[in-house]
Amino acid sequence: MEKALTASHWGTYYLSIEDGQIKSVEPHREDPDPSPIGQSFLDGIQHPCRVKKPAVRKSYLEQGPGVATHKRGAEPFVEIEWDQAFELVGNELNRVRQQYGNQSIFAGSYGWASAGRFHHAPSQIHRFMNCIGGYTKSVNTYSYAASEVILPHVVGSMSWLLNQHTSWPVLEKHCELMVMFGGVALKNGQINAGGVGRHSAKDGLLACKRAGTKFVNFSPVRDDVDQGLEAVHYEPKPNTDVSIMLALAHTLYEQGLHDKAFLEQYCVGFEKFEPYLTGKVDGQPKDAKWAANISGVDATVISSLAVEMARKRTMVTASWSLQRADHGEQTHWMLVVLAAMLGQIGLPGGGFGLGYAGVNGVGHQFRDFTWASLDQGVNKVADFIPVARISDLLLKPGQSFQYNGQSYTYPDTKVVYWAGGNPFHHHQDLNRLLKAWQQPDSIIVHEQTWNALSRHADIVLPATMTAERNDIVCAKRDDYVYALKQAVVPVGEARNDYDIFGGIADVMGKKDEFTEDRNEKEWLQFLHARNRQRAAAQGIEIPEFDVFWEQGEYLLPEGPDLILLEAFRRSPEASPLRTMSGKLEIFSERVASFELASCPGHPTWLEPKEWLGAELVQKFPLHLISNQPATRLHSQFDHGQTSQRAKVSGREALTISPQDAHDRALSVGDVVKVYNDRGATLAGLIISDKVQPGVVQLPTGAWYDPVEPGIIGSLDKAGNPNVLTRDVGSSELGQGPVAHSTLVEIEKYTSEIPEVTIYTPPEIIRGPETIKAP
Ligand SMILES: Nc1nc2c(c(=O)[nH]1)N[C@H]1C(S)=C(S)[C@@H](COP(=O)(O)OP(=O)(O)OC[C@H]3O[C@@H](n4cnc5c(=O)[nH]c(N)nc54)[C@H](O)[C@@H]3O)O[C@H]1N2
Ligand SMILES: Nc1nc2c(c(=O)[nH]1)N[C@H]1C(S)=C(S)[C@@H](COP(=O)(O)OP(=O)(O)OC[C@H]3O[C@@H](n4cnc5c(=O)[nH]c(N)nc54)[C@H](O)[C@@H]3O)O[C@H]1N2
Ligand SMILES: [Mo]
Repeated sequence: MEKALTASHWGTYYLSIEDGQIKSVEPHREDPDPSPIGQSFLDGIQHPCRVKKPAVRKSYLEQGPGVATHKRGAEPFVEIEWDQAFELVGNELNRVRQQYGNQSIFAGSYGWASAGRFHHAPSQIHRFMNCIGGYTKSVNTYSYAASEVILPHVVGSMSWLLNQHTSWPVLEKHCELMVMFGGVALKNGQINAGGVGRHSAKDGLLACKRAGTKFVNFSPVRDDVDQGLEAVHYEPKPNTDVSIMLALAHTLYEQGLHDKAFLEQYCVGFEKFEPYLTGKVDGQPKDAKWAANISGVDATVISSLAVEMARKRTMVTASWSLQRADHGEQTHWMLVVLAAMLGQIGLPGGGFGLGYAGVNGVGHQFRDFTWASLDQGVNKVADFIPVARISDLLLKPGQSFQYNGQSYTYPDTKVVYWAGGNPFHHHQDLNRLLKAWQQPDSIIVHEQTWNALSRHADIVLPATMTAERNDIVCAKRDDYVYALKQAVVPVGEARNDYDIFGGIADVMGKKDEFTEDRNEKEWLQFLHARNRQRAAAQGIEIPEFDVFWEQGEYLLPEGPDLILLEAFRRSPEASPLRTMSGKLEIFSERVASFELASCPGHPTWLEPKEWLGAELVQKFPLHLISNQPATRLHSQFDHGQTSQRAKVSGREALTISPQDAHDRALSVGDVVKVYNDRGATLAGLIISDKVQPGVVQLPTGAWYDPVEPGIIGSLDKAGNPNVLTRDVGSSELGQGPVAHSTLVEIEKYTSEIPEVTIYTPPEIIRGPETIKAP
């Protein structure tokens, strides 16, 4: 049997191949903690749900753009030939750019796509769009949009901070106490954007434990922390972390345990925050009793923890999920302020952490290196949206929106083009998205599978998977580089995104610009040569392309110990922060000058619209945590065996506390309806005390599978939580997604249980001769 290397955002594997079929999957020999998600390659690559041929929604093919857009998701598709597809897409892009201008093409195309530097779909689509005059883009990520916008005002950009996070070996040596908000979930550490050579999070954490680090966790879900860490666990109401952090800060202040010298030398604005903390401005001290009332965590727990934190070398860390919530900007800002008051920022083992093990790279000891990627060119269109404002873009053309202190306008969108992301996975309030989705004239996607995105498109162009192409896999915050050679032939007539865009560019007279006359292999050689140059500039020698391609991999020399903000601590004059003042901003004059009620000038407890303290609990008494799935990456490989085996009663599993199950007379394995005013979905029930009463957990990523496709508000059969989540910005500052601020109710589903049908293709009319294109 032949063996081939393949790599993904969740790790590197060898595929055994016999007669062109994948027979087994083995993790890479150097990976100490491989992810089981890789087993989904066994059935997920050569799966019946793959898109095999270009396909067009029937009435779109018959009558053209803008026709019967309310039938998106409900109509059969007609297969066409590639040449016909290139003409169709090229003509439509030409029509729209000539009649309306390039800003009418939305190609933000947010999404994780697949690992691989060259075949990275978002790079491909953006390069292509820039060759034809530009597109409306999106800014920031679903991962941490709120923090991406607030933290540059406070301490520095999210990527700059993540690239210097204090690494596991340093924590092992120096950290005495790790206080976690939202845990350090190893299920998330399986992933690293762009690839993972060695999964180090588990070993890193366990080494800290062996060295004597004590772990304290605040989280609504107990298995956010590995059992081996024996963490002391507290269960705050979701979205109340800011109140707890404020109360920790208050205790430090009242007891004189805050580091005055640090606040003086390295920070600005404590004097403006202090009257809020003590209650001088509003009559309410933000003390432990106050926080206990909000969060449900005992006041004495909070006040004694504050004292312990001041006495020990303490790392306080908060997962990214905390800021994927109403007023999400406040969480990481307050975390930084709390760490500033402790005065250990920049010291080994102390300070703050943003999402340890949220991906493997956070905590991993790596060498800072910027890998070569495909040039995207220059976008001539200035219009953009904050990434999670996609429904607003389509529903509110010409209307204005606020973002980071400025006002902008949504352009009028005629074409939506996606390659490498899945809005029917990632966006909130899918019923609202469905309405928005009816607005544009054309929706064009490159997809690998017949998931909810491709089913709701007009033109679907089948894209290859990683194992079906040649590529170089390497990632930021990782040390390994792999040469991936095509392992299997593409399913059906699937093509690489590069070849698809090349075909369309040809029709539009832009082929030379897009391809620069390089084929796949020549691009890999080109990118590798750049990497060699960059490495040489750092004194690192990496092999010539042919040697690399033959060897299959190389490793960067080990990176140095990392200590977050060490240079700033050593000398705030020589290494100032890139904030307005050059220091840590506890109060930001800039943010205050925006005069936003949803984001004042210092971190503030602002009540979310939906949480367990809201009036809405009368109607919807459960807080829904739709966190990242353990068994897949978002919606990717939901059809694969690792994900499918974890389903309960044929759909995504929802976890509820024994008490809430009892109150609703629910049993393990029941199919339950999860609902609120925005939508409803069916899930299979797990009962466990890992979630506290009042909280339910339904991970993201089950493919949206409505009972009546195309109908807004239709019951989803498969357990996609985004039919329930709310679609508003975290604040007028960041406009981030707020998935984690959602209330629901649950009941046993007593009607006839519908079969999940999303993992088999939709109705496809084969042969172009059945339908004549106009
Ligand atoms: N309720 C809720 N929703 C959430 C979150 C949450 O916590 N709760 N988390 C949010 C977060 S943090 C994120 S990052 C987003 C993730 O959202 P996405 O990144 O959009 O999710 P994926 O499922 O990874 O989507 C990738 C898509 O690209 C396709 N694809 C993969 N490789 C290729 C390729 O080479 N070419 C082409 N053409 N297509 C390819 C896959 O088939 C898949 O449909 O979800 C967000 N949504
Ligand atoms: N296996 C797997 N790993 C992944 C991903 C995946 O899809 N699959 N996605 C990757 C991506 S794109 C990202 S952005 C990172 C995301 O990293 P995160 O956003 O940190 O991940 P989540 O799993 O959504 O949330 C982590 C935990 O936070 C807790 N939590 C939620 N709300 C609150 C709250 O209000 N307060 C407190 N204290 N805790 C809360 C939940 O219990 C949850 O399990 O994960 C990455 N890792
Ligand atoms: Mo993310």
